[in-house]
Amino acid sequence: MAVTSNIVILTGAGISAESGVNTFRDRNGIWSRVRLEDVATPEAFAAHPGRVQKFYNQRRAQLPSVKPNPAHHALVRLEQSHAGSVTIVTQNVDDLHERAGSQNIIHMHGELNRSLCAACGASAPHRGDLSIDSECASCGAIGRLRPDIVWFGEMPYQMDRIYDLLRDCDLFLSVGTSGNVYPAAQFVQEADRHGAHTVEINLEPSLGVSDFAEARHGKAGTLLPTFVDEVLSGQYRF
Ligand code: BV8
Repeated sequence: MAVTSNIVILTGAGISAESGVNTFRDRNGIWSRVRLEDVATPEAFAAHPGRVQKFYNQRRAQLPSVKPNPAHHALVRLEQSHAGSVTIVTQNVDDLHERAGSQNIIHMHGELNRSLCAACGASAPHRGDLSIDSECASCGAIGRLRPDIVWFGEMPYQMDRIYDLLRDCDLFLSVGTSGNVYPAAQFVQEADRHGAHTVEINLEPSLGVSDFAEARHGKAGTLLPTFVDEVLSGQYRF
């Protein structure tokens, strides 16, 4: 292991599952109840803004009632005690990493608690419901505020920074993601190509499991605290 090693952790919906947040592609996941084409594309928002706002209002309203679980807390311990850098790149739009206490987080698919103005591009913290009549505090436009979420067909956030981190990391850890959504599903290949050790922690093998050097299957709330203990004690070498 390098003396000060860099760690990148990609997280997905599975890390929040034990907190009570729905995943997307499991049997009872969000996409079993609603078609992503109807709520998570710019075209859906243009055609049915009220339906899309309602979908995200419901998910935003759930956030205060859920709490970070042992998997989120384990990543805080890792960030606080690891000698090198620890960066969480999350696909999740919830705020559980922040509420657990992690500091170094990239929300590549946006955040439920932020709004984005389609007129002026301002992104701002937002609590409570958004409606088709909401007013932008920056430019005053009415009816142009949307959730600050990266929809299918849109460019995820901070891609240049993420690829720099992947090229420089010594350990790439993927937690709770099925490997269905690009570009996140390709990060393991990028990290591997640049010499990182790669590990998957997921309830079941993801679509990309064969790309990882190592995989541990089971609940993140159980496996991740153990994995972090191994890394911090020096027992786990990469
Ligand atoms: C882009 C909105 C260009 C937010 C989300 C064909 C047509 C059109 C587009 C494409 C196409 N083919 C490919 C694309 C690109 C497209 C894409 O990937 N489509 C897929 C469907 C094929 N991607 C894009 O459009 C992206 N933009 O590509 O821009 C570009 C070009 C070059 C370089 C860069 C970019 C934009 C993607 C936007 C994604 N936005 N939704 C929202 O409403 O929340 S994606 C949605 O899926 C969620 O946001 C989530 O973040 C993401 C990933 O899902 P997962 O987190 O993996 O969740 P999932 O339910 O699938 O899996 C959960 C896993 O956890 C399971 O494996 C389960 O077993 C496990 N689990 C459960 N419980 C536990 C557990 N594990 C551990 N412990 C547990 N307790």
